[in-house]
Amino acid sequence: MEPEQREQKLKEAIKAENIPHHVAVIMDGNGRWAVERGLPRHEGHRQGVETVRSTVRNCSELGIKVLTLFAFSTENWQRPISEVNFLMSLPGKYFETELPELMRNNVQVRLIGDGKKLPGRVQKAVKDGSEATKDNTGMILNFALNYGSRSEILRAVNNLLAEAKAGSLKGKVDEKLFSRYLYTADLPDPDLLIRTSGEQRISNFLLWQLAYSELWFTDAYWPDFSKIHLMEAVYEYQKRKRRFGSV
Ligand code: V0D
Repeated sequence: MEPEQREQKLKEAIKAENIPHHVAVIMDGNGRWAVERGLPRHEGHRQGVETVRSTVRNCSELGIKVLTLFAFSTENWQRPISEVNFLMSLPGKYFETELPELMRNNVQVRLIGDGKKLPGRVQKAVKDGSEATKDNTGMILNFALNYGSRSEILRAVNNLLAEAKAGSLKGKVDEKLFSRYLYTADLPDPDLLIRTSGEQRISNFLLWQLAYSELWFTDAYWPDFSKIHLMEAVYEYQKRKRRFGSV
């Protein structure tokens, strides 16, 4: 089937009433995409930013309210210095070119992760970008940057311990209270996790928050992830929800 026809069919099949509220994405396969084309790995990352642009637009158009993208994990520091340096140039470049469209589309940018460990200029780019978009009321675009889920959970535990010691925490910790100590405090849990590039693992991403999420995997590398892939994921999500609801 032609891509245009496939897109049209999916558009007709997707129900507007049951769009996932929060979609999280592990954007994997940029390096492999480049190497398979005989290109340096950073070309894959550059192309990956293009896919971020189109995916933000497509998610916003579909009516998704929160999009969380795993951009850089706490483990990614172990990559070659030259690659880490290139990756660290991307947030600044992203806002340079995307801020006007983010404003037009009413998108609010936020960060989750340990921002303090990022280079100063990256912290500034991200802070300026979040501040510029903070009053936007459309989709929340959440970038996970220097993020690791186990350390997020331990940070929550240690903050709770500190409050207990100080005497401001009374009684037992339940799920609702614990959630408020995570980076995602005021966001609902993801309804759908997408991972590209054929790997079927969670890789220390949102371990607590993904407890009840639908998981969808595709062999497509992130630079090749298209509107059709996104719609296939949403369509599959709706099919699973219908099955679940009918028993
Ligand atoms: C490379 C594929 C956007 C994954 C997407 C620093 C690897 C492109 C951002 C970005 C990356 C992050 C924060 C922000 C605005 C934009 C980004 C990194 C990598 C790691 F506030 N794309 N992108 N950040 N890639």
